[in-house]
Amino acid sequence: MWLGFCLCVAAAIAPAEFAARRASLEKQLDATLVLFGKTEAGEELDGFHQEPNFYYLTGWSEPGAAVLFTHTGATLFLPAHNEARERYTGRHASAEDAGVRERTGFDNVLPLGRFESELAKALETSEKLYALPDDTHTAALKSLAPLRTVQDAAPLITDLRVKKSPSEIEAIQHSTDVSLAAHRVAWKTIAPGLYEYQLAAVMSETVIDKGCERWAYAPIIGSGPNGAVLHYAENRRRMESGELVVMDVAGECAGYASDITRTLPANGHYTPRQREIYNVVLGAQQAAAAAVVAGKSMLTGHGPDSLYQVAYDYINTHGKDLHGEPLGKYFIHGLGHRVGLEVHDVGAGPLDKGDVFTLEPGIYIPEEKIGVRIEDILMLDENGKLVNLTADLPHTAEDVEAAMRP
Ligand SMILES: [Mn+2]
Repeated sequence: MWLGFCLCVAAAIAPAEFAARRASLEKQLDATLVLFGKTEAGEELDGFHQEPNFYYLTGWSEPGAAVLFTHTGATLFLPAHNEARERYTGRHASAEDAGVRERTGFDNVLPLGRFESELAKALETSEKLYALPDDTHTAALKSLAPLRTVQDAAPLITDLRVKKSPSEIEAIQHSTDVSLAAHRVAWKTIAPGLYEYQLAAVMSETVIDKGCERWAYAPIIGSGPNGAVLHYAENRRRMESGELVVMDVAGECAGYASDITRTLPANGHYTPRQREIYNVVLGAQQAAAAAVVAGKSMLTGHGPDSLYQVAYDYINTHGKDLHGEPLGKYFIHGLGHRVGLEVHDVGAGPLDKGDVFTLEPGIYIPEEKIGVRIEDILMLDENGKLVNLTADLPHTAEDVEAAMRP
């Protein structure tokens, strides 16, 4: 089931799986639900990226579409052809195209011009209307259904999105394998005197060369003092010998994100103090991983079920700062989050079977110009067993040093 080192292009999610997701939603839906895909505004400059909830349920990645769920099933609405626009952004499908049902995987495909009348028809027999709270379309929906309260569709879709299917896990594993390969290249490249962006450049080459569409998030390569800045993404600084480099970098392939961080010594050798802090962070990550209980553990909050608490307690009872104070106050962010179509994916409840998530403790001591973060992606399999999707990238300080050697 695991792709392992195979960096072949990720298999896209099959149309039947998108149809099954819609069926799952319909089963629990006693109402009308509408979703709007992204429009093509900005597409020419930034590339088009579909709204994730819309993509999750439709698999449709062309602009300007809408989907309507009623008690009789789902209908996809596509904009009409616009020859002038298509000269710029290419040919898009429209409802009158031959073979559009096969191409979209929807039995019902209608022109977008029919959306209003179909919605009105659905609302004749449906009390509730669900949609995503989205500024652009909420106003339009209110005028189409003035007597209805539009309820938030997000929780219904989140319930489905949080549990990853085998093919989604395969997709995340693929993005992860490509990102691991990018890290390995950077580890061999890193050297005092290089600029942070030069590491981003070599990593980018691997990610794009393996067929991935884009970064899962802006790459963070923070050397020295920048390592203590959590979302540092300028990547403009020259790395010096004796400094640490926090590398929080991953790609997105076939729509699914990865998210990986390691912290390396620029010259290939941790100082004793850097190693000490590194080992505290690694110990905290291992303690949190060992404490995971399916159906129970929380990534956030405090208390006996909180993995954050486990990591915090570990950090706060191991090592000291320059003033003899415990290190807990230097762990200044959350322990982790779900990963999926979005790098910070939906889902906030206890971790359960099928969940894919990060564990990423960190210690940031600006006074010592030390920032260490270690981030892995894990999943809970069908038996509630923890599987590390990032197991192949070295974790211990010694293994990192060994992997950096030419
Ligand atoms: Mn993360």
